[in-house]
Amino acid sequence: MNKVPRAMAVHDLSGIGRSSLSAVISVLSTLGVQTCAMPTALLSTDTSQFAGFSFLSLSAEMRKFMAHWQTLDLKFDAVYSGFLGSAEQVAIVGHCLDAFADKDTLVVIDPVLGDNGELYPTMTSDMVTGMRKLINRADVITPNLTEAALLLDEPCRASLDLAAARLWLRRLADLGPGTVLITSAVLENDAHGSYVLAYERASGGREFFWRVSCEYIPADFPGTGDIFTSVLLGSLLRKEDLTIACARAMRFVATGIRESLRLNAPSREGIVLEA
Ligand code: PXL
Repeated sequence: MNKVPRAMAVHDLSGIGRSSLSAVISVLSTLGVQTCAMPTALLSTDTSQFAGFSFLSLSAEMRKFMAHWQTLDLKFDAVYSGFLGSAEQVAIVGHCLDAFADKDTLVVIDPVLGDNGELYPTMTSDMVTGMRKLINRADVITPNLTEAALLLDEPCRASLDLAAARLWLRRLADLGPGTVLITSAVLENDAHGSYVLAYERASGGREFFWRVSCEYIPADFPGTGDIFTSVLLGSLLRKEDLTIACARAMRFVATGIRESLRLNAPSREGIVLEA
C-alpha cells in the first residue's frame, strides 16, 4: 500500500531562480507528496530573468528514465509536467502518459511557453503546436494569459473582458482538459488586481466558471506559476476540493511575493520559499 501520494514531476532543474524542480519538489514534499523528478533540462538560471544562461536538454536521459522506471512497477498518483526542453520532449511526455498514467492518475500539464506576450527564449512554434495536442491528455491545465493565447492561436492580450474570459476557458477545455485555470489574468475595467480564471466541466455536461482574485502586486518573480501549480496539485492529492486548492495556491503565491518584497530579496531569484 502506497499511502504517501506519488507524483512524477517532468520539469527542468534551474540552478538559480526558485522555479521548476527546485520549487516543485520542495512545495510538494512539504505537502506530503513523494515527488519523483524526470528532469527535462539543466540550466544555470531561469530563462525569463537572466541572459547568458547555460541550457542542456535531456531528451535522451528522459527516455532512459522512462525505460528504467517501466521495469520498476511504479504507480503514480499524478503526472505533472512543466518546462520542456524541445518539441521532441512534448512527444516524450505523451509516451510517459502512455506508460504511467491510467484512469486514476491525475494529469496536470502546465503548458510553460511564455509570459508577458512573448515566448520564453528556448521555446519554439513547434512546441506551441505540440502543446496544443498534449493538453488533450490533461485533467488540469494552468496556462498564464500569454500561454492561453498561444494555445488558442489568438493574439496575446494584456487583459480580457469577462465574456472573452469565459470563451477562452471553454475553448481551452474543448482541447481536452476538464479543468482549466488561467493564471495571472487581468480583467478589463477591473481595478481589483489579477485573477485565476477557472473552468470546470462536471458530470452531466454541467460547467462551472469562477474566479479567484488577488491584489495586483507590481513585481515579476520567476517560478510563481510552478509554485501555484505545485500547491494546487499537493492540495488536490490531499483530496481537497478544486476551489479550495485554487484559493490556497493563489494565497500561497501572494504571501510569498509579499514576504519577498518585505525581505527586499532579489526578485529575479524567485520568491523566498525558505521564509
Ligand atoms: O517557471 C517556468 C520556467 C521553468 N523553467 C525555466 C524557465 C521558466 C520560465 O521562464 O525559464 C528554465
